[in-house]
Amino acid sequence: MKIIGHIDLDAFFASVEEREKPWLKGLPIVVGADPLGGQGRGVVSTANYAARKYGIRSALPISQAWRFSEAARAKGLPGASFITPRFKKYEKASREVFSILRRYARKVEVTSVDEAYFDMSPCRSFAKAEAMARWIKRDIKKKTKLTASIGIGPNKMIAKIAAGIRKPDGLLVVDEEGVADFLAPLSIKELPGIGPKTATMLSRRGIETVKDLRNFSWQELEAKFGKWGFDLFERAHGIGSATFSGREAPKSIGQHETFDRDTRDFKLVFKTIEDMAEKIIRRMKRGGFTGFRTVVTTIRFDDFETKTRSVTGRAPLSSAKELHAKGMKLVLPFFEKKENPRKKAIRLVGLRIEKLSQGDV
Ligand code: TTP
Ligand code: MG
Repeated sequence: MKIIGHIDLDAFFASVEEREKPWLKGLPIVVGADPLGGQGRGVVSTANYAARKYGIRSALPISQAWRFSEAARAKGLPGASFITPRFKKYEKASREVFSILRRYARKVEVTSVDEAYFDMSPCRSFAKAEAMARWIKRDIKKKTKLTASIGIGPNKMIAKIAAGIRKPDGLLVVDEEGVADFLAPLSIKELPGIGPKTATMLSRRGIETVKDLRNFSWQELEAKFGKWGFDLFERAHGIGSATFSGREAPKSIGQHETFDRDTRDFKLVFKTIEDMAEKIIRRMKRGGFTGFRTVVTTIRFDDFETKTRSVTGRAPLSSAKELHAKGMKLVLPFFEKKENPRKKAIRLVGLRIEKLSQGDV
């Protein structure tokens, strides 16, 4: 069974500004072009929910946003604070959020600065997925002071639509049985790929809701709209993709080294693990990871008996020095009587890191 999550941060740019300027908390905030006292020519990037009450939203001309804010002020309401975007800050916040998400889900597909799909199938039930989503939201709020809305569904389309419905700070679960009822009353504009133009065209044919659209067979829709009609049919019936594209993040990074001659030389093993640690950390960084929590070592003796040992810390480590130290602590016992009573020589050593982390949280 597929269970897909979609996360979308609430009023993202504005929420980051609100977090960093506590005196603006709860007041209307507009992030976007300079309004220049109503003469500005750019647009609104986003507005927080207080400013949305004035009708201000993404892509609105900033001059219009200014007028809405002035109108509110005339009524004795607080005027909006206009803020120029600080993209670096938003990107950092975005990385923080997704690195938290990656602790819960191995398959994460980031689709924009504040949106991602993630695979919740390992939860194996929608109830468990819902519980996990609550933890994710809580964790994000605690660590980043941002709120997110999460939608859960049997595919990406349903998850994404569900995430948008209970905004802000929302959580909505739509399981397989719930899909038809969930979609039926929604405007066709909620379906992906249906923009204002298509919506108007469909509306002229009396199709306003998903339920209306479902009155047509796929053959009829194909006859009306060509190939695209079939996509439309699938969407109206809640059929969508639940796969994750692209390379998946590696679970571990490791190396091993077979010695030219079987050895009991502690110094040689020490040096070999030191070199491997440096290489592994370089690969970790190149892969976009910032740390690891688990260290695994392998020792293979001359008779091919192979032993692995691992240790997992609470906080992530990040340096080659730390990795070397942890690795040595794990292999040291194999130079002692208890773990190697017959003093066997070592043929191979391996070192590996797991529980990789991304981002700087
Ligand atoms: P959205 O997720 O569409 O919007 P949002 O996070 O501000 O609000 P919400 O999800 O609660 O409805 O976009 C994410 C960010 O992308 C948004 O904070 C600012 C930026 N953005 C623009 O710069 N211009 C735009 O037209 C849109 C839609 C978004
Ligand atoms: Mg958002």
